[in-house]
Amino acid sequence: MKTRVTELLGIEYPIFQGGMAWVAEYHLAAAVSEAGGLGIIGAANAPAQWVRDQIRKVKEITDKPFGVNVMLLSPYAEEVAQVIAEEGVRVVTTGAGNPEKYLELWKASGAKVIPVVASVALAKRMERCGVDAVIAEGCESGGHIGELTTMTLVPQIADAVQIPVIGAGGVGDGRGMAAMFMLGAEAVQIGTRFVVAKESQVHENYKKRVIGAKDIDSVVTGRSTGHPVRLIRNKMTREYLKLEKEGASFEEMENLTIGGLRRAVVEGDVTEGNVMAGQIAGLIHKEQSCKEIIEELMDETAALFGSCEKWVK
Ligand code: TUI
Repeated sequence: MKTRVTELLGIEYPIFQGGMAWVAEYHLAAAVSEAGGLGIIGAANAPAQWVRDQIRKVKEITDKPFGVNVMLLSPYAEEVAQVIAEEGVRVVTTGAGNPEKYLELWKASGAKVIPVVASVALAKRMERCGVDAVIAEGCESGGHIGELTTMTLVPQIADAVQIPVIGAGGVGDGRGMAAMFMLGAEAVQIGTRFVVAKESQVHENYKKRVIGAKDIDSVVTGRSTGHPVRLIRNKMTREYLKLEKEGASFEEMENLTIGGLRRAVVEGDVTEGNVMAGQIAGLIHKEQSCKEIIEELMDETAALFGSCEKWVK
């Protein structure tokens, strides 16, 4: 399947693996890239040296293209941006902000730059700044989210910019992927389904919680603080939402979540930790290898495209 995105990046399939904090480390990224998608290391709040090690480990496993995601709220964003340029990373995605100040550095190093945007305004601004594509991520996603749904965001951004659009948020199978293409996307980014991939190093309890989740099992905390985050409902989210309703201080709420993602991903504490996952978790029923996931997505998508004519007969 050829699109402007597969051509731009030299990848076989138009599938990105989301740069998920604590989850998107080198085993997962290398497996996705080896399978023909775009594996992405999630720099999240990690120090630059960790990111450099991860980049080198991916390179030991695969010669195929991979990316690094920079979480712009990270205290280490500046140093991580430098490491990306120094290591010659070919694809950079960004999240949770406006990456303008790093564009010159990354373009000079030869990287393709693909920011996550949650609005038409930022998408247009990024295009003017010379980015290569944008990821339009709707609020079905896990983790830090914007306001609009994928269904409404993707076509509005596809109309507003000339550069390619990658659709993200709520994609879990070939139906979701085909739908993204219908909305104007030329690739998809998938997070939650890769959380439960065989190569994903997250704790067994986390995988079980995602696989066991129903459609309505995710909630959004932090709407009142301006940092909305989608997670699977548990003891922590119930306490957080109660505090939020009571108008508790930012510090009080923060204290509940500090280190919570690490506790869930690494230690398997899915009761009091942060179990970030998208709304599509209810559709995800089993652990598969990255290769199986990508092949299944492509087969399902191709079958749907092939059967399109049944609607116009
Ligand atoms: O970044 C994400 N998802 C994330 S980051 C993360 S780590 C974290 N944990 C707790 C609190 C905050 C972060 C977990 N999940 N997705 C990409 C994304 N970017 N979604 C929405 C946005 C976004 C929002 C506003 C991008 C740009 C933006 O623009 C702001 C501006 O400056 O115009």
